[in-house]
Amino acid sequence: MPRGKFITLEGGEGVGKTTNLVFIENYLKLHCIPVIVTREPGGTLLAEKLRQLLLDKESEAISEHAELLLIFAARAQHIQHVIEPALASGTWVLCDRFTDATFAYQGGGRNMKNSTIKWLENLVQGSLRPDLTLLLDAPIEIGLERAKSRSNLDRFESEKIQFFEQVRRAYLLQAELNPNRIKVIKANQSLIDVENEIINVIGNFLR
Ligand code: Z5A
Repeated sequence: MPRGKFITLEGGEGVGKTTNLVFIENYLKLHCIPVIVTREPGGTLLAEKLRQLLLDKESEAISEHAELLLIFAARAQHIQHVIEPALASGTWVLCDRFTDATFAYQGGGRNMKNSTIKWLENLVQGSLRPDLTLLLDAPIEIGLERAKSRSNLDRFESEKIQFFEQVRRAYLLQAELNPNRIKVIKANQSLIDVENEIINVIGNFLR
């Protein structure tokens, strides 16, 4: 049984990750590829509890190091209990955010050192890296407007505009540094145009 592929979806708030995850899942299933869909932070019982703590706007101020370590603690659980077993059994894993989000939010948004994040990445993930990452990119006003219209803002969504600008820049830098793995999709188009771009990228990947 060949190992499954690990595909991640990234981007700022409200750019359409969750919406397009369902689209990609259906597209892969149409091609008879066994796939599970999961998310970060989250994906296991404990990791989902950590997610709640991370997103809770009412909690005490969370220190930057505590935030970073909680994210990697959730990731360690997720990898051990969900991602690795699936990939090893030949199932593809489609994940809503992964470590590129840490470089974007904690690195770009919170100005934490990339070397610290890389150290934790190596510790927690070993050699595990996504095979393909789709970065949905849109001007931040568009994503925030979409996110706002959908639900109450969480702890991250309540940050200032500058934070989101830094997150977007860090994501685009990650894409520049990893052009073979990270494909940028213009998310400020109609959903059908976004889906067509995604089909192009996934189609190339399948070939
Ligand atoms: N975080 C972190 O800091 N560090 C890390 O390492 C990780 C995460 C892994 C939770 O993530 C938070 O965790 C996140 C960063 C932090 N910050 N926040 N907030 P999340 O993935 O749950 O949060 P999110 O980015 O806010 O996800 P979201 O709100 O679910 O947005 P989305 O999935 O990108 O968008 P959507 O729900 O698919 O779409 C939003 C709305 O827009 C919806 O009504 C759609 O119907 C609509 N939509 C989507 N596409 C279109 C197009 N093309 N046109 C028009 N309307 C559209």
